[in-house]
Amino acid sequence: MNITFKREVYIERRRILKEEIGTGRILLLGNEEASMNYADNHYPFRQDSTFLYYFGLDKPGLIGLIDIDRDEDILFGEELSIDDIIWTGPLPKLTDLADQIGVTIVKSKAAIINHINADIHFLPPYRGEQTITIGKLIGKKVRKVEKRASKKLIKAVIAQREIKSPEEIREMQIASEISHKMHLEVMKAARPGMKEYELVGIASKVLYDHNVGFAYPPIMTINGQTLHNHGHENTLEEGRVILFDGGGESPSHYAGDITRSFPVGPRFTDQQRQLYDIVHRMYTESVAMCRPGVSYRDVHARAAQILVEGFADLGLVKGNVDEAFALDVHTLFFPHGLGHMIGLDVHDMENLGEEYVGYGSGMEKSKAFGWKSLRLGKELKEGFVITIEPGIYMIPELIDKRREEGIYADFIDYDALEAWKGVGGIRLEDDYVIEADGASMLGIEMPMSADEIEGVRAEAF
Ligand SMILES: [Mn+2]
Repeated sequence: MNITFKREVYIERRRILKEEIGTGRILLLGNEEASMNYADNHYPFRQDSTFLYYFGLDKPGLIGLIDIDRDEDILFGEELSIDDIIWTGPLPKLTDLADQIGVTIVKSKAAIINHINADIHFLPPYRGEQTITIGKLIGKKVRKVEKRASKKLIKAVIAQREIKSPEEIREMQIASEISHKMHLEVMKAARPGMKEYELVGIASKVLYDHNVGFAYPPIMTINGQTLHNHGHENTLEEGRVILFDGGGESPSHYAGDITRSFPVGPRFTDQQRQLYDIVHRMYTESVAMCRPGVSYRDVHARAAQILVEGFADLGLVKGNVDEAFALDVHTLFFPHGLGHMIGLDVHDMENLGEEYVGYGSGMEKSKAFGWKSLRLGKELKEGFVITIEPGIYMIPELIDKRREEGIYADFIDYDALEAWKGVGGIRLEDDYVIEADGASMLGIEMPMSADEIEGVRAEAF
């Protein structure tokens, strides 16, 4: 197990958290192994990201406790017995690992109960085992646990984790680089007649070659109009667009989240290319707008406006484009949000609550269709890392439903739209760090415009 950063980094992170919370104790649970189909057959282990941030140790069975009043950081866990070592081989001692993250007190987990009092702060758990563990420790029924989670701790953790330090951005650059390489390999390899899962195989090989895994289950589909399409059984047919939304982790578990859309054949159809060009414009103008002080909701709105303008040029939106946008006509083709925070989690800190991670300080998330799927609305700050991921989707069921309901009848030419219903879905996505004077892309130079994409595809044939 590698510890990503120097001891001082973890000490300083915990010091800042202590200062922010002021008094009491902070309980940070590491994750346990999770069983797949019987107790000893586990999913790949993934550490809790907040535990990883403050305690840096990427192994199961650990709990961190920060006692602010005594100024003590304690690690709870068990040293390996000879019974364990038969299976695991010799591993570093827990006390040595603790030393590498600047923690000098290591105790058995049984001792933790002596450190729990009424003044304990913990985060809302997202795994059943964590909920049970916390319930037992604080003497509450499991259904009461979540309500007792500390809002003060949630807000303090978000304030710290949302600003990525230079050493974190270096790790995120690695995640995006690996992810971009994976996308290039897939884009070069696709041929008509292959199966979607063969492309997943090619993508996986790139990740395995870097000794990392996917940061989230990949979307690899010729039906990009289905937003979370996790089946990979279709045959690649000429005339379709492949939408690949996939990202690898860095070895340190920072996430990449990248999407490209490219034709199965060497070229886009005319309709695909027209939609692609609009998505590309949404993307480039969004990037240009991002800087500290700009609210991401405004960036999303601008991208949506570009869609409406583009659709007016295609004759699919009629009437006044500003009125059409004000009525949310774009949500018929772009029902998701423009992006989200990314970091140790692909949707960074989503377990702490989108209302705090993506909104807050007076800004509330809209409940309206389309807007409710915008995970990030708040003002951008220097050090944020976000995704920018506009898309256009021809979802026949949604178009038919809106037409039937008579919604947007004055602004959508539904007859003209009939010819577009089978075009599918197109999305473009990269990860950007917000700097003092704008947004800067993580990863490597990548084909992006329709011409560049077709250039790569032409070489493949
Ligand atoms: Mn994303």
